[in-house]
Amino acid sequence: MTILIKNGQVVSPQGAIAADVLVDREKIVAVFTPGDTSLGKELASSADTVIDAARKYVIPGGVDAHTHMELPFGGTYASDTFDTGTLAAAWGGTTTIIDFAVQKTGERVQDCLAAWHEKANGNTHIDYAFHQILGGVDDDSLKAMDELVNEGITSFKLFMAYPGVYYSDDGQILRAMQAASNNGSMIMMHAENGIAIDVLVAQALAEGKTDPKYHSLTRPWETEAEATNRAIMLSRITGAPLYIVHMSAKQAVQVLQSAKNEGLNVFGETCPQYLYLSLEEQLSQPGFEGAKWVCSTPLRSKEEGHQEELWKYLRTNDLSIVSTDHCPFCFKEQKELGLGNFAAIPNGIGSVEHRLDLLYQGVVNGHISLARWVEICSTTPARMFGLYPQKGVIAPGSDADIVIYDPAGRTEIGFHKTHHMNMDHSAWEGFNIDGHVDTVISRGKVVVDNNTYLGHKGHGKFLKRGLSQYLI
Ligand code: DUC
Ligand code: ZN
Ligand code: ZN
Repeated sequence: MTILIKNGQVVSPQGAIAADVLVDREKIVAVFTPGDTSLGKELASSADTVIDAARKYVIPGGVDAHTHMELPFGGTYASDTFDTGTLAAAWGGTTTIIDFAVQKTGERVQDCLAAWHEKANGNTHIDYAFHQILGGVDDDSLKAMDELVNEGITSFKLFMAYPGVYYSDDGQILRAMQAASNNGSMIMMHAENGIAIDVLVAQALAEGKTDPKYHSLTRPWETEAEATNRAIMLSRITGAPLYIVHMSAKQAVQVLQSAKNEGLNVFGETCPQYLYLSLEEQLSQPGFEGAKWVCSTPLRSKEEGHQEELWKYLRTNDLSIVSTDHCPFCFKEQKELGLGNFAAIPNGIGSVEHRLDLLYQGVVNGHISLARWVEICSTTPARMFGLYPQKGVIAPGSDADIVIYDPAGRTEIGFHKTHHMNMDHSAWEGFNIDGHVDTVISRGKVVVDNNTYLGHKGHGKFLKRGLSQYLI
């Protein structure tokens, strides 16, 4: 099976060039300029399928480095399975996810990873890899880290929040970082001061402040900036590379920026919700409506200007990646667990389907360039987590994960519109994008074309990752 994609603009972090792309079975085999007519004509006449991408962008499939399919949280589970979540991802032009296998205190890391393989194996529509959450750092889990690195799990997430559930104290973090420093893996950090937050939450509830907006008001930016600083200091002591997930407070990114400027191996990620949604406009909606937007780190105040600063930090590469932290919960029966108590609302927003579109709107609005869009949505996540050049680039030898994106198209996001995630609402209802995912190819198979789904469950394969390609 060969596919020739003709007449498009192939986009990479270096910019856009007019080029044709030839796919043979699962791989890209040639990228050539249209001026190369003899080769082009010969290939066009022999290709099984020819796709005309005139006036469209041809980009590497999206790599979402932060998803939580079926995450156990707050007495329930994230509502997308590997089947429904990866189907939605494919619709939106994401062809690789990196999900988080979960270990809780007292559980054996290897058993937890095996359980995650069991959930995903044979059930995904696109390729997938895993990070490992360590919810209990002890001698056994530290040893397991070395074992997992050899199995292609080369990054470990720790939590400075959620005491009693996922939380690690500073001593545990230090020990895990020492192990990472020795085996070359990456520490990913949920940087919020959970001990302080829990006091603020208890005080708010005691004062009768139970609405969803108090989720953000009890997690002030200082709790994120302080934890970010502490994580960086621990990484400095140990020499472990550090990747801070879901950054939302501009002050926290400022702390990260200083550390980067000193040459430390520290990186930051933000998510679409922090670029577009806010405490005032979403989380403070009347009644219990704001529960739809309860996630951690929380949505921040628009008035404080976090959104503009995050876009700026994306341009300057102080923030390297936009992932979704896709963690969907239905409103009925799941978000509703927190009726009358914001602290019991399961934390998370579903966005895996919309990341490419939402970030493309950033190109249209002048926040980022076309090249940067591809870099933060695909190329950098692939390099950061040891998947490059198999993923994240359109080049001979790479997997044929390709999206044909129409800048003249239009995408209306909403529960009854482009939504395929397993949720009973959309956190993005009414967002309209000046662009459209026309065609999605996953390892040489056309899975989405012209608003029709052509993929199937079981097509996706597990990706054994190498070490981060950003480390020196
Ligand atoms: N944040 C969320 O919003 N959901 C799951 C876990 C997390 O850290
Ligand atoms: Zn987190
Ligand atoms: Zn997360």
